Amino acid sequence: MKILIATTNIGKIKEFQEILNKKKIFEIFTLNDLNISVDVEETGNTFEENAEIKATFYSKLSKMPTISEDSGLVIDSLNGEPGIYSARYGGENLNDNDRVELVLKKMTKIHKEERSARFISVICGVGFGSRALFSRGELEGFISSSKQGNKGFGYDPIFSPIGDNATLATKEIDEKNKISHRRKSIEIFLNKLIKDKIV
Ligand code: ITT
Repeated sequence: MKILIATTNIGKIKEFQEILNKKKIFEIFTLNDLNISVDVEETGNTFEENAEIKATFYSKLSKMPTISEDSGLVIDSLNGEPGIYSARYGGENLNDNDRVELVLKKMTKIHKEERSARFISVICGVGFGSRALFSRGELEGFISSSKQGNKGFGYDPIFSPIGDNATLATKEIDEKNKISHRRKSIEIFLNKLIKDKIV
């Protein structure tokens, strides 16, 4: 089955490909492969709403079964920030490293026991059946006191899974993909497709 993975985030694309290519279920197309460069505004108030906005928009453009993902980092001591605003936290002109520094700065006075956080991934698939399909995966962890590692993307240099003192940015992609929020939501999504006999 040919599908579109509709994300503009290169880190996400690599992780989706690493996980899905092993399954040999789909022939994966990216927005780049289809020469689609238009962006869609994420006007939703939840991960689910934003994932559906993206999947609906890009499935109309591509006329292909389309998977989108809305994800983010939820930090308890910052009242759930950056949450659905993870990609644009602190303003549109910041890069990944600036956002990491911003989080560390906001959390300088917060003790180890109060640095709990989780990554959330919500996938929406449009064009696989008559209705949109959703799945959600979460990874519990904590925010480290300083940056560590240079692999991965986004907030990986300051996020360590529970029981692990190393951040996600110290892990190879296949190690991260064994435990990540994205891996969990992909597995749940695939199980729904299998249960509904779509693949
Ligand atoms: P698309 O909407 O095109 O998919 P995006 O980067 O704008 O790309 P989101 O709106 O879903 O995607 O924002 C997700 C942000 O959450 C992402 O930019 C990172 O800052 C952060 N994030 C999500 N998953 C992450 C992960 O596995 N590691 C580190 N940061 C992550």
